[in-house]
Amino acid sequence: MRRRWFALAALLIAAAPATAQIAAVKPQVVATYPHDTGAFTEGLLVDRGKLYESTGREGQSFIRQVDLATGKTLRSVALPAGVFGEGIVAWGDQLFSVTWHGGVGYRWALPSLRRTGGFRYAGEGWAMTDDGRHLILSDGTPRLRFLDPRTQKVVRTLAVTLRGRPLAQLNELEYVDGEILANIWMTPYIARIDPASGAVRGMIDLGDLIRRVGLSDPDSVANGIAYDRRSKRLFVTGKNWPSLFEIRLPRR
Ligand SMILES: [Ca+2]
Repeated sequence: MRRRWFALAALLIAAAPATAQIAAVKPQVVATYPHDTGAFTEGLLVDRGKLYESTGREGQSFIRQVDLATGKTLRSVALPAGVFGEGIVAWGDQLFSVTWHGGVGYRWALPSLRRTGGFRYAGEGWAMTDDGRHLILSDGTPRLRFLDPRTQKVVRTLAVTLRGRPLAQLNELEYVDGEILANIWMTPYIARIDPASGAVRGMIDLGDLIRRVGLSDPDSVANGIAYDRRSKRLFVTGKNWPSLFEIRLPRR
């Protein structure tokens, strides 16, 4: 894991023309909330003021509505036995979820979380978000898929690059004010991706939060980004983290 960090850090600071430099900014913590340390976080979002979280691992995969202030579960549904849950995205009165292997996604009613159906996709599913027109799906590769929300079919793909090189391990996603944010698995970084070109415009360095959380398990990575589009609040957490942070980014 550490080697991957170093490789990415080297890519960030490698000698290059000033215009090609990728800045890594550290967020300011606005507020700290409790987070369920039993939650192996794979998806996080805010829909109409409600916080939703999805979790992974077989037998521990849930989709939940969570009370932000207390971290308590308000509503919860378990994924079918043997399924490893991954990310979620809200679209209208539906929530879509994906799973790691097997190419099976599910549809759930909002806010009841009653299961209403499923859909299929090729390959792995890691995380989802939406840009107001399409659902966006990551799968650990440098490629993001854009799906038609009505049919869940792929309408285009986006090759994500960091200084011209493919950037893999794109994990949890959040569309924020014209950028796609993506946790880079096994690193402290969130990439800020241009949705048109796929180029990474900058990085958010969560290293200080990771040190604050202080977990030694290498699987307890930063994962989970949620943006409340109404109040413009940005939240991050990680797998089994005891805290969920509201953060603010430095002004650009
Ligand atoms: Ca998200």
